[in-house]
Amino acid sequence: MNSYVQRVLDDTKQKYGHEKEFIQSVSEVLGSLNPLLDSESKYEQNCILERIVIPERVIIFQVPWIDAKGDIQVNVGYRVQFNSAIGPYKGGLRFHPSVNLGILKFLGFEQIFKNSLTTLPMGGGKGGANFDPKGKSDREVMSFCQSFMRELFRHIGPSTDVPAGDIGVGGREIGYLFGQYKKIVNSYDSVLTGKGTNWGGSQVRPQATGYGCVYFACEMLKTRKLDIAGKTVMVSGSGNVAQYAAEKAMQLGAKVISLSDSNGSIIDPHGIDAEKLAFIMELKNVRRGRIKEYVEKYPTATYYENQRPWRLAKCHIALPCATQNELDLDDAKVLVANGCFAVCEGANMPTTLEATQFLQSNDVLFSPGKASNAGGVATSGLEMSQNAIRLGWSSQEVDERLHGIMVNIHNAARNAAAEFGKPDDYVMGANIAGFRKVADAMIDLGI
Ligand code: NDP
Ligand code: 2IT
Repeated sequence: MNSYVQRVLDDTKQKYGHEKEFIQSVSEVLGSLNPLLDSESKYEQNCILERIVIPERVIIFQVPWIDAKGDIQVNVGYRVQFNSAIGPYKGGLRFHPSVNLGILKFLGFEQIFKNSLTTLPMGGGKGGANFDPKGKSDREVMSFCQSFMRELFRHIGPSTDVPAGDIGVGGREIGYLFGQYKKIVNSYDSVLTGKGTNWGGSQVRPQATGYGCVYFACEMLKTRKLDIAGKTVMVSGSGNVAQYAAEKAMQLGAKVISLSDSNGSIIDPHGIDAEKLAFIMELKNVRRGRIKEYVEKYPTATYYENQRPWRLAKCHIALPCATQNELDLDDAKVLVANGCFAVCEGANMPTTLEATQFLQSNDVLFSPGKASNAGGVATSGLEMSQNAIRLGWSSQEVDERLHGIMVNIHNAARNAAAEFGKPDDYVMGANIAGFRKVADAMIDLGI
């Protein structure tokens, strides 16, 4: 390993070893940069690695709110403003009981390179709270969101920091957050993305991450003269990203046989079709139910409590779209043994480092989330552009731009990897291509 990389990695591990997801993502990114740093001394001379692993600013705040019984509740809110070298901080908000500073630092760190890859002018950030929207009424979620924004508003702005959704934050939450922001600031700013289409949101933003992931998978397959049509696909998760990854894969002729949530997975050997997907969207987005209800409606499918999809059936292509570290080494071994030839991450860091290495060394096409799930934030960037010119583009126009961006990201990652002799290594390529632009901007902007 390059001695500069080793030194910064050791130092980061020593100081932040307790933030294990953050260390995992720093290890992956810095580990990929060895050949670049061997050939370029300017990054070490400017202490870029030491600087890029520390957020520019972290905001932590209390979020008190009143539940339906009239009792006082309190959660912890965060915004990690990681890097603004190439644009305002940009990245989602996650509401989930597991949220802590380490998880948001990992997500914010990934976001720096992802946003760079989109080619749009966006820095990296992430935020959220350890609030669990599950089982809460709409009014309780509103009360929480309003309290969260009563602190967050002073730290964000259309040219400062533009949050969006992530796990547990969808159109409902963005609406409550934006309503409160607008009331406090008295300005219809483009300060959040993922807004509703009749109040400033972009067409195709809900679909963008899932569709973009499948567009990316198709580009990877093309390099081996393969087509997604007729292939069997496993998807994990059943939220925003999973739903639209499944939809696009189906539209392109694949057979999607799985979905999951944090309680278990369903396998439908006949494949999920448009009618079944409409049932899932109503179940998850309107009734906010559990994926196991799928088998009550479609009894030929099977529900597996507390299991992830990967070992439950055979597939050609796996799209992990739920959460971090949901595909481990044992899962990867079963996928390879069952003939899986492509894993394209829809979630952020769903594959463990050991599983990634195993897949790559077994010639599986593997794309890291920072490349293949960048369609979501890219379309957020397009939402900001539309807001800035006070116009809205058609679905077709946004989808074409999204598709073009995913093709570009694929090519940028592949070309950067090829430059260092490993064209199929999308992890190395995405990290080098994403890093180079941000690091060069940091040098230009001075210390
Ligand atoms: P949603 O909240 O819409 O859905 C999340 C899904 O993942 C749900 O099915 C949820 O199940 C499941 N899940 C969440 N936590 C866990 C867990 N600990 N174990 C197992 N399953 C879990 O979120 P999104 O679809 O928006 O996000 C999914 C992934 O995609 C995340 O990694 C996110 O960071 C990433 N992402 C999202 C983007 C976006 O635009 N929304 C953009 C780029 C990446 P349950 O209902 O049981 O919690
Ligand atoms: O992880 C991600 O890229 C997101 N959750 C989307 C961020 C955004 O600003 O749209």
